[in-house]
Amino acid sequence: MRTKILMTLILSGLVVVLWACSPAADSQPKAFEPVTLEPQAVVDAFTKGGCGACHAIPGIPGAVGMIGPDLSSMTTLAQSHLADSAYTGKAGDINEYILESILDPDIYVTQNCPTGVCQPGLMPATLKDILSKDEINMLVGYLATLPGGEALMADSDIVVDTSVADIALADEDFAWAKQTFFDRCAGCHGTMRKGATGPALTPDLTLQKGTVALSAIIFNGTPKGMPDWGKQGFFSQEQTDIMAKYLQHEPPAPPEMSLEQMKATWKVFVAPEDRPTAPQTTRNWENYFSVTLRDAGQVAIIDGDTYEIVAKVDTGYAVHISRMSATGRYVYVIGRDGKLALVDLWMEIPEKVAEVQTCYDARSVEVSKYNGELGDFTDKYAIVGCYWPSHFTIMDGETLEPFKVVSVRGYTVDTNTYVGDPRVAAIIASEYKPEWIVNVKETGQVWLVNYQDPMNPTIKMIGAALYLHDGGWEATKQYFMVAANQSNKIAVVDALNGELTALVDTPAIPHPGRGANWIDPEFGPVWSTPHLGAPSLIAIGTDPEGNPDSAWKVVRDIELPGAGSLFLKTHPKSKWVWVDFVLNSDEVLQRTICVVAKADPTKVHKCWEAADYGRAVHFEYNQDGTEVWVSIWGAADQPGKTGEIVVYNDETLEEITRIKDLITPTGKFNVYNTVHEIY
Ligand code: DHE
Repeated sequence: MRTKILMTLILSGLVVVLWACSPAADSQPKAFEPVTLEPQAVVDAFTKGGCGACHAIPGIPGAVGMIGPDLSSMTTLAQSHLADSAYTGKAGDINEYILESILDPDIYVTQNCPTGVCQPGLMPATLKDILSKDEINMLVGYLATLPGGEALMADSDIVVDTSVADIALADEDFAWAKQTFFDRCAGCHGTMRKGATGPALTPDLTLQKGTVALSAIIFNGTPKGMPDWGKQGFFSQEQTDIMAKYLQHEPPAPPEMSLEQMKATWKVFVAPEDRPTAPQTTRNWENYFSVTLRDAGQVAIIDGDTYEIVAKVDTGYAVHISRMSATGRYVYVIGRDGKLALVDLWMEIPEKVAEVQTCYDARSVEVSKYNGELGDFTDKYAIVGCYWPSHFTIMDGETLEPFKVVSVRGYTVDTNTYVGDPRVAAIIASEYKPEWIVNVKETGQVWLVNYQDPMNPTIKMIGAALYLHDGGWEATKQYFMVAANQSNKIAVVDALNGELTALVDTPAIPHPGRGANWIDPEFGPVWSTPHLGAPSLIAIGTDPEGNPDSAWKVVRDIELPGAGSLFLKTHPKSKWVWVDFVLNSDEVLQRTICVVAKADPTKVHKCWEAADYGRAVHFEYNQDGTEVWVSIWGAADQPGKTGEIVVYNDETLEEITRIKDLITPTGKFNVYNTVHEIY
């Protein structure tokens, strides 16, 4: 039985102003009116407004949001804002201030968001369109009792009623949202929305947040890396609302893909026997860069000696990464649509020589690299890891003919719970054994897949931690360092002995790309990662023989100017570690890059804006380690600002040149450095 606790507000200095007479304005409060705070009605109003998705509000179930300011001490907060000389609103007291911040949130933008200064536009100004006058007064009245007022809720039997949500969608809107979610959102939140790099978005969670709060987050992004889809112009406000409603429905399951279906997509444009037997070009092809032109669905092959674009090759939708064959002559390019393209760099003008689609959603590709007493597997096989369907496919390395599909569905490493839609994240080829290290994200398992007999591969499953994502070798290439990103851990996998060596705790959401290997003046060899969720660049000791006290421990935690970092890079010859802030919500930081000096790894040495638009993303060195290339990820539909690559002198940090007018360049993969895993 619900205990009803009634509390009438008696607030000193309260001015009750008459509501405006026009019917349209009738429903909108012009001033605060005291209401009886009945716990269920308070919770209903907050639930309908979706306030708890962004704010921590004591007493309101599920209100633990970390996007907007913590409202636990609302009255103190309001008093300090009213006293701030930067405050330009009209409120005269706490109630008026709270009401004003709901009706017109951008009048005063507080400094106090959990991850720094709050961004203008983050708090939607639409609550007044969704909530009734009484409901808004309920919000104001309750917030004006904090801290302390949460006692009102203590003994109440409150029911969170999400059935009030109006989430009905027309068929075409549902279809649009379904496809758009798959294309743009599933990568972070999971095909079945169970979360990974981004949080879970299943209806039990999203219905509590509500359409308004979800829309605000989708439109404005978050400081922890959620892109600002509305602000970037990808979604209109209407589309944002459709997506917010879609997220409150059960996720529909996408189709499977058989080997037969894969074979139907397989094309060989130039047969292996018709390809060159030696490089046809006089260029230094080992210093080529394969550059992802994300929204063009292409890679640009750029000559690292001359900065000329040698070829642009059509690959797949939203191209993701390139990996090189063990000899370096072939580039394997994977698109998010699961299309794999094979480009031959020995041709005078590099061309696509084969393609195949092995999934609807993919992120990783790798090749066989082992050459030793068990055989020479260089350039023999390739493997594509899929986000959906949950499998990987092994294919011929020279023709891409797929021949073996292996499901990765299975049980989680922690509770042995079945996962029907786990995704294959990073894959890396061992040089010690004919093995691929395949990381299964949602089960937290690292699979050592032996490809000696690829039709009947033996697989060793190593339990690591949930949400395995990206990673790379430490300097000796014995240990694979992989981020279990939402578990805030780096798993260290010993590829030689086939075991998990360590799980290292890190700050929030490590995102190494492949990481960076360098020698710390105090702790010896280390491997580094930055983080999406914390302004931190850490170094983990990687030398159990020479520096056992530091091995597999975080020996440095270097403060960065912000979170939202995706990549870092260094080179054995370099004195710097370079780091980006691609997914920070601050527009200036998004295009800022920093360097940390290896000689003084206690702080950032220098930061600067790499461009006056777009986002600075991903670094790559040229073959001899003297230059660093940084992508400026612009907008495909903004001529002059579609994107470019900035080339820096690594010694002096001075700019050498800009390779202009590229369509949304992101990852860059130098042939020599990718083959030799130099990072
Ligand atoms: Fe990536 C690597 C997944 C978004 C650029 N990205 C990887 C890897 C995975 C992954 C699993 C490791 C592959 C490997 O080593 O085998 N990426 C994902 C996502 O799930 C995510 C978060 C969301 C999505 O929808 O795809 C995502 N990635 C991005 C981007 O938005 C980036 C910046 C630009 C883009 O392409 O859209 C991007 N990811 C990259 C790059 C690498 C990468 C450049 C390779 C880094 C390297 O140096 O090896």
